[in-house]
Parts: sequence; structure tokens; C-alpha cells
Amino acid sequence: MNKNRRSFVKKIGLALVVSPVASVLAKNNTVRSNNVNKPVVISTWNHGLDANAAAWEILKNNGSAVDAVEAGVRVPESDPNNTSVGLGGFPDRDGNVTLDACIMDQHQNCGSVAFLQGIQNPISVARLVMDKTPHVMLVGAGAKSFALKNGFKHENLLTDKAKKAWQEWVKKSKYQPIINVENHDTIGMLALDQNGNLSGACTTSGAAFKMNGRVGDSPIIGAGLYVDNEVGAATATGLGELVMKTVGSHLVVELMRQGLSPNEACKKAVERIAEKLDDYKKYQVGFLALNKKGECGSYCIQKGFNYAWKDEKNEKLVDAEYWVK
Ligand code: SD4
Repeated sequence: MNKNRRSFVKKIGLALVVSPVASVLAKNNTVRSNNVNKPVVISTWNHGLDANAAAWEILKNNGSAVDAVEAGVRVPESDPNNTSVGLGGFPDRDGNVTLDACIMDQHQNCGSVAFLQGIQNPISVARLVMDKTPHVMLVGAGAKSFALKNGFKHENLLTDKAKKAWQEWVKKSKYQPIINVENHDTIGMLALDQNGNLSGACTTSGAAFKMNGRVGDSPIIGAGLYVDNEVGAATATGLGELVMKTVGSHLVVELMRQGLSPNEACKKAVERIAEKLDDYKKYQVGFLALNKKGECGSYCIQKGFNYAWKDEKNEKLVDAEYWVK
């Protein structure tokens, strides 16, 4: 996103127009409303702005949340300058770009691919697993051959930029996730459409310079993404191992089921990580949640996680609250 667009978007965010009827912007940026705020789409990190714009094209025309999230996350997947999603993603230690993605709709249907190589838009392969197979998840060579049989094209996803970064890394070969720097570009997107249905998508090239064969939270239903159309949806970003150990996104949705706001639910899920996992302070995890009323919230371990929010009135980036002060 260029600078002009970013400052334009920031201005819109500041000049937030609130519906005169029922919405109030609470301190934590959650929309509190008696009415349902729809359609709405939210997604992780700065690149969520452009992804949301693509999703909005579908939502504003009465399209479905599941179509919106698929179209939305394809934007960073196809961006060669984005080094943690799809084309241009940083490779593993051996120089292979391996991709993880999943999608979930309002009927509890889900599709997922993991350790997929050579396919630019893994989210669309995950969608096809959901729509066309009796399974939820395909991995590695099986996922690749399924994609090729269904018309996806093989391409080299290792860009010169990513290759150079990997060659630099190989000199020291030290695996050390860097908070908000190395691991920060997974896109998780949640949407509520005009019919009041929720869906979500999550896609990543995973932790940079991971071990070959490593799969993170992003394609794991319940960890990187979870949707329950009666309650809400949640997604995660950051170091997947922490999210997997606590089944984070499912936890956030279950906490919303118990009556917590999206913000409170995300905070509790981060608290769970802090209670259970000794070394959590070394890492970043951010949760993002959207409930059935179209209220959104987020929370993360470390300062620095943000998300992009788009609805009728807003197009802006929101900084998440954080645990380690
Ligand atoms: C993973 N959760 O593979 C992903 C990485 C990530 O922001 O979210 N980066 O662990």
C-alpha cells in the first residue's frame, strides 16, 4: 500500500463516522450496538486493508462471507512483496516455500491445505477441498496433485527477494523468531455478510526458515481459525506453536459463546497462553475476533499487532491491546 493511501486510510479512521442510531465506539475500539453491524470484514496486519477492499467488493453486493474471505486473502497471497504469504513467502531452512491455509463457512464446513508447494493461492485449494471432497485437510504432495488436477498452475514461489533473505539467513543458520518482524504477515480474515452469516480464512507461508515439513497453526481448524455461525469467528497470527498448544481460535469462540465480547475473549485466550506456556514472553501471538452482531476485537502478547477493519462507516487500522507491558 502506498503512503498516500495509508495516510488517507488513517484520516478516515480518525474521522470515524458513527451511526446515529445505535453504535458507540467503546474504548477498545469494539463497536457496541443493539443493531447488527453488517456487512463487516476484519483482517490481520496492515496488508488487511487491501485484502478487506477486495472482500468488500463482494460483501457490498450482497455476496457471501465465504466468497468474500477467499477473495480477500488472495490479495496478499498473490503479492510478491509480501514475504509471509503465498508468492514471495520466505522459505524454510532448505529453501522451499511451503504454504498453509484454511477456510471455514457458516455451515461448519471447512477445508484446509498444509505443506503445499508451488501453488500461488492455497486458500482457493482449501476452498476446493471444502466444496468438492469428503475431507477437511489435504497436505503436501496429495494437496499439490489435487490442485493440479483442478486447474491450478505450478509456479516457482521463491522470489529473488525471498531467496536473498534466505541466503543471508543460511550464513548463520540461527532459528530465532523475531517478534513482529519475522513472523508477522499471516493473514487471517473474518467476515459477516448482509445475510448475517460468518466465515473466515487464514493463509501463510508460516514461520520463516522453519524446519522442512513444519506446519503451524494457520491451516489447523480450531487453532489458526474457527467459525461458529451462532456465536462468532476468530483467527490467530504469530508463532503458531503457542496457538496450537492452546487451540486458540476455538477457545476465543467458546469464550464468546459464554458471553464475553470479542475483545474480552481474545484477552482471555492470551491470558491462557501466559498461564500455560513458560516462555511466551519471547514470542508474539495476536487474536482477532468477530461476533454475530458484527462487533470486533483483538488482543496480543506483545505491542505491535494491528488489524484492518472495514464496514459501511470505517476503513482503518486498529492497534490491538497487549499483555506484556
Ligand atoms: C505460523 N501463525 O505458521 C503462522 C505465522 C504467522 O504472522 O502467523 N505469522 O506459525
